[in-house]
Amino acid sequence: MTMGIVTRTEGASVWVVITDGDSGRVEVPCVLRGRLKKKRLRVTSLVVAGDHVEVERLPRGDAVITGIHDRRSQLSRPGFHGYEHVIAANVDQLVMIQSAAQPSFKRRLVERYLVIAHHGGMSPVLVVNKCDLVDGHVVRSWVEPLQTGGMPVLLTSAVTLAGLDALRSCLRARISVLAGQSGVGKSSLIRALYPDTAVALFQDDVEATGIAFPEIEAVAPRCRFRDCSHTHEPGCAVKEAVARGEIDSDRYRNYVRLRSRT
Ligand SMILES: Nc1nc2c(ncn2[C@@H]2O[C@H](COP(=O)(O)OP(=O)(O)OP(=O)(O)O)[C@@H](O)[C@H]2O)c(=O)[nH]1
Ligand SMILES: [Mg+2]
Ligand SMILES: [Zn+2]
Repeated sequence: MTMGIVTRTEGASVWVVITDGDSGRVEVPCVLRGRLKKKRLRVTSLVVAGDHVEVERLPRGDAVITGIHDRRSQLSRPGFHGYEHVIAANVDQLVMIQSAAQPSFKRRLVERYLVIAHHGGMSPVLVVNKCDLVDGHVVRSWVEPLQTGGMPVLLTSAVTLAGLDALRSCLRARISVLAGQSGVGKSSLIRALYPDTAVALFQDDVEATGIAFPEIEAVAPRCRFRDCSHTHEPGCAVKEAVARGEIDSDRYRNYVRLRSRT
């Protein structure tokens, strides 16, 4: 039996990094042992990136997951029928990335992230990127009320590289999930921080609107068009759910407004 950490899942395969006596760290494809499938009933994703698992290696190179350890924290959002959709496990900190402009800073999104971090047992960190675009006094006036709870706030620019040393030390030796709306500069920050490293990015799954509006994201896959904006397209499952009163119309309006600003 070997201990490993799940790095990603692809359909029925689960990729696990294990430390192999001869070859150091290797990533092996695994399948779940059948009886484990009954263990976590109210989740849609039994194992996710970050899970600590026990594996038995098979002679042909792949492996079977024989045990899943309890999680010390998890990033999740509610899914269908009371199920919890888990995105990542054993995360130390949820690093919420916003930008000072383009897209504009949204305090209400920070508040939603705080709820998610608290719910999942993660420490919140706020990064305000693109600080080269807005006067420092202005940015500080936005974030000061948020710092009273003790949340670390870092002001950065992937263009001038301001604040990147502080961000690098905040990320060092901790498992972090970077979350933020499209265009705030997540990829640019990662490239500026770790220019020599190929970083596996799964943070785009954690779109801010998806976390903040789980009931809307849960319905969106049923829209006729994959890139549906939920405003004017035919066959839009979101608009139908709003019309039936299943999605609150104020929440729907906020959702559309937030998405249109990005
Ligand atoms: N002025 C300025 N522009 C930036 C900064 N960081 C990123 N940008 C620009 O903002 C745009 C979006 O940056 P990305 O890094 O692609 O944003 P992202 O968060 O990865 O976006 P998605 O991949 O769509 O989720 C790009 O044109 C970047 O060049 C910054 O600190 N200052
Ligand atoms: Mg990106
Ligand atoms: Zn739609």
